[in-house]
Amino acid sequence: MMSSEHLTCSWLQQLLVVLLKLCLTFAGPLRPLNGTDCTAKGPASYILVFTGHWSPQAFPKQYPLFRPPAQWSKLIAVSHNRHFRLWEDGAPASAGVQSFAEVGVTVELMKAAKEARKRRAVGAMHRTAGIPNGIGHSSTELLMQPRGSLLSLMVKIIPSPDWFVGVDSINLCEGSQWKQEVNIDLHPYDAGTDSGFTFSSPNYPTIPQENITKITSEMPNHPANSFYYPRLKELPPIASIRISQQSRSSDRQVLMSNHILPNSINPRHFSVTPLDCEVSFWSSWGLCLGPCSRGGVRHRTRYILLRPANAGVPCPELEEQSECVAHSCMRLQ
Ligand SMILES: [Ca+2]
Repeated sequence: MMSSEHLTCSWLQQLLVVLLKLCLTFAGPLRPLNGTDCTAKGPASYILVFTGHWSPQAFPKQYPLFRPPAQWSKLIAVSHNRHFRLWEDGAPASAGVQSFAEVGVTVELMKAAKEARKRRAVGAMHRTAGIPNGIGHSSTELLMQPRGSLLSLMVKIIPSPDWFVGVDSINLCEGSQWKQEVNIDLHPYDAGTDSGFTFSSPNYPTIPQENITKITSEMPNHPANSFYYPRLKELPPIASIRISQQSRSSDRQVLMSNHILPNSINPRHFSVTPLDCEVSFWSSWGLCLGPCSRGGVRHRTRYILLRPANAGVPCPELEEQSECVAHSCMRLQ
């Protein structure tokens, strides 16, 4: 004889089966719930190569040579869905973005990504070593899942107040296919948390905090800014990334173990940016030399603020003379 407990259990099991069937019927196989519209059947493996093009030829103004010289921080890359944002142009920087953009510390950034991973908004986090020069490569392997086919990344420009390069939420999946290769030129961004104007500016917090903005050859519109090149329509790319899908072949093992770059990756950018001479305002006129109002002359001077480079406009005269004005003469007996 069956107990009432057994009867209840069996009834509950049947109800669960019916509910499960109903769910499967209405969910449909082609309705992704991740908001990225990726219906690829399985994961994809990629190699991400970051290349720095920050040379004194392309960016001659205030190019950092010492303490510290121009270089790139470690690269942080996160795969995610639409419910996570590592950083966003025009939005305020998170605490993690601020500490990474200002001092290259990744703790807060990784903490936020780990929290998002708990609610399945983030898939995986990757990082590469830093690059000790303005020009160079770093690389990492990415394993992308259909439920998190977006990729965001950041690299800090060192030295700088709060400047970085990166990409925000590029989708490596298109419908049911993973993209074979993606190439993106990178330009500098300002995190909006430190008001320094030049690469080596001292720490000067921006209060209140501003939004993340793209730095261009004309913005910020101030001659003191390290990226201010009014003659350029746009800045040359300061870095680039190439994301290539790789098959699971033996090639990949060789590539990853030695960190040898594919032959197809060559420095593509040989930009040479002319830098014009910049001089100070004129000093006030000096005293009259020689007899006043009888052919006497006076002088004024200015000095060089920025030496020209790469065939930029040469410096003008730094000293000028003119005839004395009678009423400004000192009458010496
Ligand atoms: Ca700033």
